Amino acid sequence: MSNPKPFATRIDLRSGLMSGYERHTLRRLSDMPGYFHASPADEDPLIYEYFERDVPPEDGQIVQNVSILHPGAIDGEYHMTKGHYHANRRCSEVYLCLSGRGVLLMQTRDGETGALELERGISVYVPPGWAHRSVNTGDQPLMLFALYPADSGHDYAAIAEQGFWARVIQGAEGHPLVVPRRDGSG
Ligand code: S6P
Ligand code: ZN
Repeated sequence: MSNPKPFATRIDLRSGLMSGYERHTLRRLSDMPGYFHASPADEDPLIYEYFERDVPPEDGQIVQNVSILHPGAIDGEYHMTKGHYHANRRCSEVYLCLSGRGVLLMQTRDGETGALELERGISVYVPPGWAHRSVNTGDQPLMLFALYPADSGHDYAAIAEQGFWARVIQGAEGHPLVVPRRDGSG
């Protein structure tokens, strides 16, 4: 794929719909075995989806992504993305929350941890080396715009095996709780 000419993209700030996307990825509960602490066998909700503009996967190119996390919870655990490290450890990412409410969970391989709240207008810088998972803690879709280097790559295996340092669950009166894991379970 050659260097593209400059191009514009329209993003509907209410629906999250991105014009001209080349990739649309859907993640249902059945696509995420072992990620939630429970997986009811009788339902398979759409947890999240994301749209991307395609550029060459090369140093210097940037991917534009819109992720939509649908509201809901699996046995009290809010809908969330799989989460990943960037395979290229030099690659960072910027998230901008377009609408909804949520939390961005982060961690490093050295055991540093972070959790930052997401709401309309908040941007989060994810430095190189930090895994990231977004969680929808609201009752509306959580819409996120993200920019990341096209040569980032995605390392899902480490998270699939080890999980994140915390789970985000529905607390009393519907308030989200970020609960650190102590039992070593994913
Ligand atoms: C890509 C960026 C996001 C996620 C998307 C889905 O580096 O962090 O666009 O791909 O939010 O999450 P995941 O963990 O399934 O890739
Ligand atoms: Zn990423």
